[in-house]
Amino acid sequence: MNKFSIFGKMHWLPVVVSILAFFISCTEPPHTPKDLLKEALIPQPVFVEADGSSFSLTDKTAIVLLNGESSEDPEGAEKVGRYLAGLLKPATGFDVQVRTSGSESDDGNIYLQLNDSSPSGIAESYELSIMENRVKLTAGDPAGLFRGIQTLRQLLPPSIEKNTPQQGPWEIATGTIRDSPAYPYRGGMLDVARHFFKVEDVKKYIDYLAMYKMNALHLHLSDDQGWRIEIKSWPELTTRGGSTEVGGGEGGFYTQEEFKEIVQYADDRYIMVIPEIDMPGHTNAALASYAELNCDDKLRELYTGIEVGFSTFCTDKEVVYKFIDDVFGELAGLINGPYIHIGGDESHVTALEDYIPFVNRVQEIVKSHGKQVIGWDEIANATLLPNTKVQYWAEAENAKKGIAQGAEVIMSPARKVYLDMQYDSTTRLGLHWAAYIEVDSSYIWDPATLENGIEKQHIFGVEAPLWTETIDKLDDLEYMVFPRLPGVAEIGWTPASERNWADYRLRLGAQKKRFEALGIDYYPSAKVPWSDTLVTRPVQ
Ligand code: TNX
Repeated sequence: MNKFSIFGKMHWLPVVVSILAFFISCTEPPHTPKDLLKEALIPQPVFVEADGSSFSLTDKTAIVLLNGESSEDPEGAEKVGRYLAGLLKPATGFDVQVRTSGSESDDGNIYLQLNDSSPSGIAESYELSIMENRVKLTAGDPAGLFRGIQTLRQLLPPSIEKNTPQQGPWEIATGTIRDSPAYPYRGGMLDVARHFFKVEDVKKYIDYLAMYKMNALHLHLSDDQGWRIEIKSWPELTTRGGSTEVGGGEGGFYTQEEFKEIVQYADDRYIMVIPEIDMPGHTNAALASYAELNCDDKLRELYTGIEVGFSTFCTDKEVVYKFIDDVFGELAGLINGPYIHIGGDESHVTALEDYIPFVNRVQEIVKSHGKQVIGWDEIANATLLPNTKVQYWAEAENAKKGIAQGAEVIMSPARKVYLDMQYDSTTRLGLHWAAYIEVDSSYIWDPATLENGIEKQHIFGVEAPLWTETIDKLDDLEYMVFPRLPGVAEIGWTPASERNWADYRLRLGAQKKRFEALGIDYYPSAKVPWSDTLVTRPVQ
């Protein structure tokens, strides 16, 4: 017998293949979720009911828009459907069809339905029913459909986040989720003044906000170190004021076209952009661009350090108000949302008797352009217009002065949600003037009980600011934002009664694979049980 005949006939091949397959399947068991209650979602939905089976997304699955009862924004559902198809495409490789139909059936499709009223009556709420042979997502507004899609996304295996085709199966545990936000406003702030961030980076940030159901991007567009938005009537603001940044780098600015692109990208994700032009302090970049904004008519030097509180507009010069009117007039034309942020913080070299009439007059200017004012908590020392909102960051007493005037408060307590604060003394980035903020500390607080006298009914929502004195690239931004941002998003969305750190840390730990699939440079805090396998949480 030919001693090679056994190899020649290849009898061994199927055996080796099945042994290999066995080992591969042992190391990477397919994610076959059966219990919706054990899925690690962030923010935790308000209501979850499991029914013990699973739905499978396949190359046959279509996204079907049901003719709902919605009269307004009929294109909304289609836009969200296309977004979902786009989200699913890279990792599954499926060309998911988006089409319209009058009825639904058990055909393995995902149905989207927009009704005139949402199940809860609250904006952005949704109901997601996952059945063995179909998924149905219903909402009262397109934003609700969009938020529901983020839930669906998190129920799929983390590999759904990769941008190249991955191995399925794409299964989701069956059951029902009914969900709505605790607060109408949930935002992230990005300081593009201290260090400039390109349009592409801002879009990434918007995607991160969207993933956790946040609905506002506050852009800090001007400060001592830079002016970042083109104002056609005052061109030196960007040619000179935008030409540098902290540390002396080249800075940059958004043309109005680029800014509109950012606004549109955010709008497609049901996120409003709130532009901030900080004043009367934090204005050195403007004071270095136009001499007439200074009381002494002398142009200031560009500034690339990180001190605060040394600059001020000349509050009793008429040209200053003409300038502000021009700036806010142009800005108002670039945004879709109702708010313009006027800053107002740390005006240490503006006398209070100048500061108050200044803020009063600037509110009127914003109003004249059809927008409402948001300002840092110091503005509550002025007389607030009826719709003005106060952003609490440092002084609870200021926020309470705002509440006494009937203003709603945005909660951004520096010691809890300033994402530029170091996690601990060894963090290579960030500051620590407010606190070292570990992941547990940024999660364990409740906006409605943090300060006596600031209660749920006074609060518009929460916002996590990222100041960028020490942050100049996307990887570093991600390191400070992840994993604290998802926690702030949950504080804004999930009722306090449904939140606890013991459960949250498990759900956060289960995001590891998702962060990795997205290429996010997160801080691997020792407070969190990061888990490679999708360890699902114990259900209480
Ligand atoms: C305080 S928060 C500031 C910012 C700084 C930040 C650094 C606020 C309204 N003002 O100008 O960038 O601290 O953490």
